[in-house]
Amino acid sequence: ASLATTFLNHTYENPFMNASGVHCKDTKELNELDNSKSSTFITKSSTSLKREGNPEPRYFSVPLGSINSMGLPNEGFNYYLKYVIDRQQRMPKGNPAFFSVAGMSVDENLKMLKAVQDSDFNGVTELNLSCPNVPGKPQVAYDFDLLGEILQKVFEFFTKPLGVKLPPYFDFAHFDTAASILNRFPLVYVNCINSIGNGLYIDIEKESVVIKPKNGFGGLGGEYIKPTALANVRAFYTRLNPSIKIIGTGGIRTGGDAFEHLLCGATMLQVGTELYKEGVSVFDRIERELKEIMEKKGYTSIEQFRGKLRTL
Ligand code: RRO
Repeated sequence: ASLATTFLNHTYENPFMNASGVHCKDTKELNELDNSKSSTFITKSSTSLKREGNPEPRYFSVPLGSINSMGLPNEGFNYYLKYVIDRQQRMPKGNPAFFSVAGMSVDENLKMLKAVQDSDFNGVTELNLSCPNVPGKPQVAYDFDLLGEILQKVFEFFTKPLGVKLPPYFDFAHFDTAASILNRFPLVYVNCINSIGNGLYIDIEKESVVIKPKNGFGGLGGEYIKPTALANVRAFYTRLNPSIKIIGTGGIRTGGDAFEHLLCGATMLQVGTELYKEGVSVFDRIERELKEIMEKKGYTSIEQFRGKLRTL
C-alpha cells in the first residue's frame, strides 16, 4: 500500500507531520523533524517578537493525553521565516514546509502575513486562530464576527497558500456558521483541531493542579480529544467547498487513529501529544500501522477510502 498524499499540487510520501507547537520550537527540533519519516513539518506558531511564554510547569503528560498552557513561547517571526527560507534554498526540491503565525492582535497577524507575502517563502502558511492559553486573549475563532473580519483583511493582499488552525466546535449551529464564513475565502485548508481549551487535570495525591499558569487550566490533547477532533474533521469536510482541504489533528496515536481521520475526510495528519511522548520515531510506527490496516482491507492508496465514512 502507498501512503502518497497530494496536497496543493505537491505529492508527499505520506500524510504525516507534527502538530504546531510540538517538536518545532528551534532549528534542532525542526531539523530532526525534517530528517524523520514525517513528510513535512510546521513551525511553532510565532509572534512578531520572541516570547518566553507562561511560567513552568506548563506541559504535563497524563495517562490519556496532555494538558498545556505554554503561552506561545517562541523565537520570534524572523527566526522561523529564516529557517524555512534557508531550507528552501538548501533543498529546492524538498517537500514544501508549513509556517505558523499566531499574532496577539489583528494588526500583528496582518503585519506578519504581509511579511510572508513579501518574502521568498514558497511553502504553506497557517494562521493560528485558536490559541487557548494567552491570559486575557480569547480565541479569535470563537468570535465569528472577528473571524470574518480578519480573513477579509488578510485576503485583500495575501495570495500565497493559506490555511487556518481552528479550535474544536461543539454545536451544529457553530459548524454551520463557521463553515459559511470560511467558504467565503480562498483558503487552501482548515486544520481541525487545536487543543480543547481550558480543561483542568487534578493530581489526587497532591490535591493539586499539574500546571502552573492560569491556576491549572490548559488545552487538552491526545486520546481525550480524538472523538471531538474526528467530529470537527467530518463536520467541516461535509460543509466546506471541496477546494478547502482538511488537516486532521487530535488524538492520532496509532495507525488506526490515522485511518479514522482519513475516513472522516482529512488529507494531511498532524501528531502532537504522541510526538511529544515518543519523539520523531513515532512516525515510523504510525506509518507502518496505517499500511498494515490498509493492506488487511485491500486498499492500495488513501484515495480509495478518504472521506468515505459510512453512516447507519
Ligand atoms: O503556546 C501555546 O500555549 C499553545 C498554542 Br499557541 C496553541 O495554539 N495551542 C496550544 O495548545 N498551546
